Amino acid sequence: MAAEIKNLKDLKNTEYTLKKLFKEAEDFLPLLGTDYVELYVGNAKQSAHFYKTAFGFQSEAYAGLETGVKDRVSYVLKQDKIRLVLTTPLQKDGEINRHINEHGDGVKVVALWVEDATKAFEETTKRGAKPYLKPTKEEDENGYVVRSGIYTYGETVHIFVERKNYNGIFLPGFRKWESHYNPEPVGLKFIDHMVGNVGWDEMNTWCKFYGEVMGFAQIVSFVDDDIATEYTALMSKVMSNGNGRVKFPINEPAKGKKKSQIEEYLDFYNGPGVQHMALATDDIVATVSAMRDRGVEFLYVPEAYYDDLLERVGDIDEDVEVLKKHGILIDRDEEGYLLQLFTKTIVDRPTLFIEIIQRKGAQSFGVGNFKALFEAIEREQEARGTL
Ligand code: TYF
Ligand code: FE
Repeated sequence: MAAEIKNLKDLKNTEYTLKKLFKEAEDFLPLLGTDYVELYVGNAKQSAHFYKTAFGFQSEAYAGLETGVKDRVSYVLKQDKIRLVLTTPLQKDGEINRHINEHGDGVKVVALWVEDATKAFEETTKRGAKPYLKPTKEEDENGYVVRSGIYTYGETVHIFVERKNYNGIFLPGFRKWESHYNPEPVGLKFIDHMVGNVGWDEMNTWCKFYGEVMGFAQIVSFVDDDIATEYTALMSKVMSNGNGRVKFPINEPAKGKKKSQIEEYLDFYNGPGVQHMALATDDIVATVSAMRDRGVEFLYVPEAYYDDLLERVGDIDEDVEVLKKHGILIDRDEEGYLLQLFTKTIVDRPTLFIEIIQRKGAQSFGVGNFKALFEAIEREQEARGTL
């Protein structure tokens, strides 16, 4: 396993390769990637409009009254490999209403694409996963899919999707969503990582869950006391599956000088849940400027951040003035560098936000930006009176 990391420098100097970590382990849960992310929301029709307009998602599929579904409506949106599902109940009461009442709009499902959803269910439940959905075959004229699911932190679930015998649109029960409103994509390509916030002292429990129940390995640890209390008041470890396509950082709150941003999340979400989705682009300047033009609000970084940038990260391909104009953050590790930027929270409660990331070699998570990033988040907390 990766060595425990005591400070920023260790973290930056830590070399890891997934191959090394997984060399001897048999992968009992091979994952092909993230299949979809489903959010339970108060008004899917309007949310879908927002994700199309602001984030450049395309209309993909639809299920609702018109397709014979009586109790809910779901809009499926796509941009390159990223698939979002937005679901709203059509009746009072029920699980989805309760979920929205409890958490506000938020991520319910992080679905993982597998070859064999029955085996995925068996392998994980026999290692202690709590079942959410027994392997279920869904069929239409385009073939069939098998889905199964398990619980993870809070009320969040992982659904395993086996679609090798299906060539229809999204899933059986959905039909193509034809829309005359098709804003251009903004260049988002795939989900780089999905971050979970868990409760006090629960980080290790959930890392152990991903390790033992799902066969993931820890690739990064961010548990340094000074850093945790000085300006972040959180601890974080990153778990990855064997081929590195699925990466889940897990955060827990820490006691610090100020109230932890993770604690604020837990207060408003009423428990653990997904904190951010990191979406990859191969042209962050173009992506971020398109998103800004379409009304997305990003965290603000003071210009001073750029004063010693080149000393910190060395030579980069981009023009610093352009990065500064967009507030894009840069960090380097021994494998290369990365560029990233965070939206403000995208729902009414201060819970879920989006990260835009472009990797140029670096496989880390931007630890060199933590100070600037957390100060920016604290300014938002300050304005909300929750610091
Ligand atoms: O996913 C990550 O680790 C980075 C940094 O509350 C980060 O995006 C970590 C914790 C947090 C916000 C961002
Ligand atoms: Fe992130």
